[in-house]
Amino acid sequence: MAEEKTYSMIKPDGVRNGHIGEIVNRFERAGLKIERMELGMVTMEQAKANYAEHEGKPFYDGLISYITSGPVVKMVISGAGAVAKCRSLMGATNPAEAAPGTIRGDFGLIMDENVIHGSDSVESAEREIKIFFN
Ligand SMILES: Nc1nc2c(ncn2[C@@H]2O[C@H](COP(=O)(O)OP(=O)(O)OP(=O)(O)O)[C@@H](O)[C@H]2O)c(=O)[nH]1
Ligand SMILES: [Mg+2]
Repeated sequence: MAEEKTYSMIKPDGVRNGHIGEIVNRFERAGLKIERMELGMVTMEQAKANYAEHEGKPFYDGLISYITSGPVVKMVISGAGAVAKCRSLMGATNPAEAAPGTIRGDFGLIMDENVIHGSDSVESAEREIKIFFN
């Protein structure tokens, strides 16, 4: 499988609820490498750029205010097939449907606050890494 980089971000609820260590541990245990990691706020510009595909949808305003509501952990993660591997460790978008053993299944309850973000393709990853790490 190809060596890839992906962008992942522990969302404000994941940080607030104290899950940073456990989540980073799961990525490392799966063999992925943390290339960059930074705790900080998401700016309004970064939020809008990252979620541009959802502009105009009913949940968009809530999504933007949520992701800018508190500190997040921004990460560049690498490894063989890192994009899909990261998404499979995360679980389904809706924590109510995410399997036990996945990050969202174990630490999330609702769609609006689903613990973690991960790029959905290599192209998205390149775009998102530029947004969050210049
Ligand atoms: N309330 C609500 N939120 C949604 C819905 N669809 C998506 N979202 C939120 O918008 C975020 C981005 O949606 P997607 O990009 O489709 O889902 P995803 O790729 O699994 O999640 P991200 O990793 O955050 O990008 C999700 O993580 C949800 O928090 C929806 O139908 N209702
Ligand atoms: Mg997405």
